[in-house]
Amino acid sequence: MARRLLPQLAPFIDGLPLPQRLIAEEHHGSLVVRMRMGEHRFHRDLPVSTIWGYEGMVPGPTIEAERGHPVTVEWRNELEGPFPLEVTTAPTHADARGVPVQCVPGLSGGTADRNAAALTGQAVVHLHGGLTPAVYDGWAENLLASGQSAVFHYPMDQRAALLWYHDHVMGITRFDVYAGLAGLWIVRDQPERELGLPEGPPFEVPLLIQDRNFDLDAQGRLTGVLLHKTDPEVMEAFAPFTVVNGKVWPALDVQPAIYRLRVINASNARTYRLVLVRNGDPELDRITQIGTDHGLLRAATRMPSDGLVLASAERADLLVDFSDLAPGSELTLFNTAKAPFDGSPFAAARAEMAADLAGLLPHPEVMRFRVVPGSAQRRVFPAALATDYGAPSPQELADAKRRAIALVERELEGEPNMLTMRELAPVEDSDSTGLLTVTDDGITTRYRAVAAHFEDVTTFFPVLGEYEVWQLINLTGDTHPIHVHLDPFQILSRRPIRYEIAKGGIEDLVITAAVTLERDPADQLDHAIDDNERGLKDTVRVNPNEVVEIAVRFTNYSGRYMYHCHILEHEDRDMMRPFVTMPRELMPFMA
Ligand SMILES: [Cu+2]
Repeated sequence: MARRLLPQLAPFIDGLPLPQRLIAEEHHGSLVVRMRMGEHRFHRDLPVSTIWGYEGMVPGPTIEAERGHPVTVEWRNELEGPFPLEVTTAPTHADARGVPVQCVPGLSGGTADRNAAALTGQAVVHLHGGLTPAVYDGWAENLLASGQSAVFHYPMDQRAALLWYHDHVMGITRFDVYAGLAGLWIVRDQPERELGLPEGPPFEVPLLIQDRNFDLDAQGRLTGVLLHKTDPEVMEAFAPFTVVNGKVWPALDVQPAIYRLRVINASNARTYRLVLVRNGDPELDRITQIGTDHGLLRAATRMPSDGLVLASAERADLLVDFSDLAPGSELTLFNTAKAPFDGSPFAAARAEMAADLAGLLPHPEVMRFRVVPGSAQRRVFPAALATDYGAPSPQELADAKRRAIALVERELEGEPNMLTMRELAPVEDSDSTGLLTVTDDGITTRYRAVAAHFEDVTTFFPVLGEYEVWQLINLTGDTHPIHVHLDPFQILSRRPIRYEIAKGGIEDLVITAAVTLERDPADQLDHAIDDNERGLKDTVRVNPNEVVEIAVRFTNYSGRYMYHCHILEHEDRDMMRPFVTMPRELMPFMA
């Protein structure tokens, strides 16, 4: 669809807000963070919105911690009703003009969900990327009601990285995060400091990117009321307005210098592919990526040629060089990823034309940088960055426990298809029905699904200190960002598959499908590991027609954790499973 919708808000009006910094050292490592209702203006021309946020703010304060210095947070749930979010499923996918309803504000004929309106502020905080003991990890069912609080201890025995904290309540994470419950958490350490990277304002700038929608009044004017809208064909909420640090399409004045942008996709479901454009041309060479989810890469990398892809919860640490630019220069960040994202390429040169209503991307603008006068500051940072980790050795991988997980789409009557997971266990050849087979280089492994729902029996018991290889097999048409709690992992491979699913082959615990590790002739994706993915990750994109293998080694903490798709609408509807990390000494005693 070539049509463009006129944005109902003017872009690049508001300055980019910088979240308040909460430096743990200044509070002797002991913090109190209250979850509160707040008032927030997402755009100059929008009425004030009611939000639920940490300290009543969107985003919450950026907590900054030092490696090796534990941080204690008393999380106080002081949320008050009514629930600040309208939730609706519109009756049709597109409106009378043929425009998909998710591209426009307003309820689009939907009615406000009464169950959502009745929510009273249950909350639980998860520090995403935290090497956190299980009791403080924010198990999705261990809720705090309004008026309750909990003290969580974060050892901070982990490398410098951009983490984030957000709500993780079973079944309603998508609503609590959308209402505003998210904030950044930066871990710093000495090895990173020795590189001389910008730290703090003005040259280190966090960018927390989300998409948001708002309701309309009877006259069709935006009310500022936050709106989570889905439709009968798309179960995820993709909203038309891109919000950075709480403002719709903001602008940042920059000096002619190198800036360090700490970017996170904190959207419920939308994947971004970011392209920096000046005078109509992409200028990706201005950007060097130095870090990913769990901190510094081993070597600085250039942007992928189509732009920087970040799915929900993925992070990027970027150096952007504005030092050669004259005052008055303007650079605009565009998003070229259609939704739901399936990995399809889009040329960076066409970024300004990326609007795509069918792709639920009505407004590709993200934010703008405006160069202001200043003395040019050019600096060279080392190309070699992290030296503290390597790839797992062949021996470690040969000894690794292997696990397989299928990502599947189950058809439901009268509801959108449900995207969920199946944990797989290898079976003997004699077991013949309802199996998933994986054929790799002529060798076929046969699997039976052993768990489908969050509440099904736990089947993953990783042993501390030992590498495991998890194989994620995507049998759906969407890219899923799979997040593993606790320790980071490394991506071992990303390979194309072709597969056949028997008619009605995705049932609860019966899955009948044949997967072959070879390219489907119709498949256009390159299934490569990008250079910027060759670091310590905690969230990995698994594209359609693809198997991704990750090597994960859990280190210090025993207990019950979760892994899940970080598309919050998927996670909330069962695309999440538990695992229990075990000390080796206990294994002989496990039945
Ligand atoms: Cu998913």
